[in-house]
Amino acid sequence: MTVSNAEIARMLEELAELLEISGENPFRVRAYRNAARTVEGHAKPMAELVSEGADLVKLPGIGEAIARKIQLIVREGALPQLEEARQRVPPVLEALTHVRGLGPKRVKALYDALRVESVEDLRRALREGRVRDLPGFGEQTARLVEEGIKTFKAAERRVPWLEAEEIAKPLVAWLSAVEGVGKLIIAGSYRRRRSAVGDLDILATCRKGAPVMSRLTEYPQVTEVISKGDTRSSVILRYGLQVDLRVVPRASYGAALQYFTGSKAHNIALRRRAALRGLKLNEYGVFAGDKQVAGRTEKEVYARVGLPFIEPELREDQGEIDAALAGELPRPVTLGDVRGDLHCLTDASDGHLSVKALATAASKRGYQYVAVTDRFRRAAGAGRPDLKRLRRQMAAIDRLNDRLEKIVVLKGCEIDILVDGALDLPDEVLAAVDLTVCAVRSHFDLSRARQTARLLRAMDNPHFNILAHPTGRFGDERPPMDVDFERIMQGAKERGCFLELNAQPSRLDFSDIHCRLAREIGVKVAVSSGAQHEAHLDYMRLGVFQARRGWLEKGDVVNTRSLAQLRLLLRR
Ligand code: DGT
Ligand code: CA
Ligand code: CA
Repeated sequence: MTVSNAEIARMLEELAELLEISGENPFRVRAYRNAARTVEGHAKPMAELVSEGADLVKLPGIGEAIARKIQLIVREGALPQLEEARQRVPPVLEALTHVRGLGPKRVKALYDALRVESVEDLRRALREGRVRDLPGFGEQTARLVEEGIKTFKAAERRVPWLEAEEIAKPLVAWLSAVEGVGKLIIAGSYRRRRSAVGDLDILATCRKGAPVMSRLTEYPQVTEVISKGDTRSSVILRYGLQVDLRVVPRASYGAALQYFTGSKAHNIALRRRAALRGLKLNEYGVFAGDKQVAGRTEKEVYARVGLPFIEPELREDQGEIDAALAGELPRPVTLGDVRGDLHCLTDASDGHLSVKALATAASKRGYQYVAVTDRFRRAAGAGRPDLKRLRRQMAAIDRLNDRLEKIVVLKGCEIDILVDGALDLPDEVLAAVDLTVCAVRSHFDLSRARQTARLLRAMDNPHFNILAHPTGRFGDERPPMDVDFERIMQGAKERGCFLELNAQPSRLDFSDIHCRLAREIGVKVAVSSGAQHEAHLDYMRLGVFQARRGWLEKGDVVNTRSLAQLRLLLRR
């Protein structure tokens, strides 16, 4: 996928902002801003200019240094200097520049003079009247900022699911200490297992709400109480994450859980279903006239509107209600179905585990097999990847397998797909391994047609097994490539190849939508952790969440197969 001018402009603008906050020379800051404006307003995509080898310096406001940066962004989709600046400047400062009345200059002044590093610091400084006395502020600006901060949303950023879990677990434990608390559960997008959540919606049952609410506002990590009542409260935690807590009566628990799990679109569709049957559905229950006819459990709520239970991950109004009516709901794959991990690195490359330690760790997770898929880099920039080390590793794995009882280590390797679609290892090596995990690692910016042809050609190699992180997206740093996934999936199916759902939080690039498409086309998916440490093996859970959101069943996921079946499939 090519980077648009708007994206390049945004990156340059952000860089200018961060440089300004960190006190960089104002002329340089202005230079980036001007360049951003030029890029944004230019009729022709920078990506095109760069690929034509045009001289960017001819554009107004663009000098040598910035021209090089634009080329870098176009080629790599990222700008190292921006990454660096992001690391250096506390994220909250960047966020504060968007508060009404503040800009980078004022945020810098607040930071330098008053050590303002958080929203709380700023509030305190405002309260104590220290802001208006700063040079360049004054009474009026201080008042503007005070207003601005009221509507400033701390949680603009969505929080990755795993981080949300780390934040939520101790909070749930804290709340559960209240006497009389029955059920306690996190609903919302967290329960639907979205890869990132906007806030946490916690639901509790308790005869009296007040003690639960007080317990919440007393939680040491709470930095702000937005609202507090007997049945509902909202707070903001230190990490900027908002928590909404509701206490509901036991008789409404199922209806409330259903309602607050959402999604909103699913709820609306469900309410329509209820209306068709002359019923009213809300967070208190299902009602026929004034009489509550269901609401204690979620299952009961669904049953009353004529539907089987729908797994939370499916509740996105993406056809699940029709599927439920037709008796065609998928039974989403579970973590327990997974029999092995097909993408793991050891200390022979970027990982930190020995092969043996990896085998032990995988065995502990109940797996029957685990694939070692190190990527052997080219020695000092020249020649083929280091084949000697790969061969040595293969021999070591053979010896280890002779001794292992509970688990089999599969001999694999990660291989670069070169720009012309060739695989970066000789065929006789590819033939010697149990499986190959092939990935694009350069030339992410080919046209859709060329990128698609490149991947199809790579899969033509009979030793090609798994297309790793197929979109190429990496966090916010690298956007997905422009590829015709329908053709890739069709091609993979015809050739007996698989697509990987890489479960690393910074990847998870193979989305629920990709999963749906894969299922429709009938190509199998490998859910893999890409583990480099033992703990990374547990990313498998995140991969399974995403697979479930994409309606994948056990049969759609290749690493739910027994070792014998897997071996057959890998032979294409
Ligand atoms: P998030 O927080 O942005 O990751 O996404 P959600 O889905 O957790 O959304 P949130 O926290 O705003 O609300 C939690 C649930 O409450 C949502 O999934 C469905 C329900 N809900 C919220 N507002 C409405 C509404 O206006 N109508 C209906 N039917 N349900 C709503
Ligand atoms: Ca939420
Ligand atoms: Ca919420």
